[in-house]
Amino acid sequence: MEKILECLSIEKYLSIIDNMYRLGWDERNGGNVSMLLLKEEVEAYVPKAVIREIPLPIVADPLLRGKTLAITRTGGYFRNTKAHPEHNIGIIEISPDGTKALLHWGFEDDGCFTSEVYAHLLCHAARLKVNPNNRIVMHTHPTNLLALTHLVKLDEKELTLALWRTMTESIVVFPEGVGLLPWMLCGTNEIGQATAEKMADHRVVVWSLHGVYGSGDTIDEAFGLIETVEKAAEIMIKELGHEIINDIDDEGLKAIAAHFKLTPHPGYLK
Ligand code: 2HA
Ligand code: ZN
Repeated sequence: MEKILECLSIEKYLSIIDNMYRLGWDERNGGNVSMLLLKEEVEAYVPKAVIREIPLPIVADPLLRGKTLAITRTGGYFRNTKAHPEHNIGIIEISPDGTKALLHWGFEDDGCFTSEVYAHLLCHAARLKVNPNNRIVMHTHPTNLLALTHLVKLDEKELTLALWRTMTESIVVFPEGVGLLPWMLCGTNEIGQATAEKMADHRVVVWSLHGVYGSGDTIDEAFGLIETVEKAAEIMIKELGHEIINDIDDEGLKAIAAHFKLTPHPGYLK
């Protein structure tokens, strides 16, 4: 086996991507995931040689220069990623001037990183500014959350409160709430900028009528965050058209936050 595939966090990265496909979130070539590698992982597992250089569409933030990431391929299918990682992911190092990706492994047959690379680079930088341990940026199309954005008013506070009220775990897992963007064209610098702005104070940002971006220190954490938002959205979908008889009110939400010593998004609870 190739050395890079023995790296535990790469193994985990591939199995989470596989799991996302099996959940039905990443149809065809939907979704993209990037993960910063730790210095010791780079030293132990990443081949030293640069296979080729790929220009980046934006100049990467100084925080990312010299860093190495695993990132999914444009046009690649999550369904095939675990079985053929050398084709579907690349291990890239950001050049010292931030203008190029130096490919160390993967992207066989002239592949390139995801078309959402703007959002990935900008979100990594935004999260690193508030949390130096953040390693993951994950984009996917969870079915219920996506459906919900067709059915509710696109208001960040209202959506967060509704998701919090569905189950006790919601406010525990995302006390800062969810960021929410209106429908925007994907793959552009604009949506990348807007997502990164939200990422300054949210780890999860919903893209209306498209999907979601999540982040976290580990791939389990980023996936778990999106999974929890998706579960809450599923409960909301199941409730639609029914009379709600019981719900978690503001007092309940405040009690959960106090018990778990969490700070809910300021101004959301009365
Ligand atoms: O990578 O999900 O938003 C395919 C997509 C684009
Ligand atoms: Zn997408």
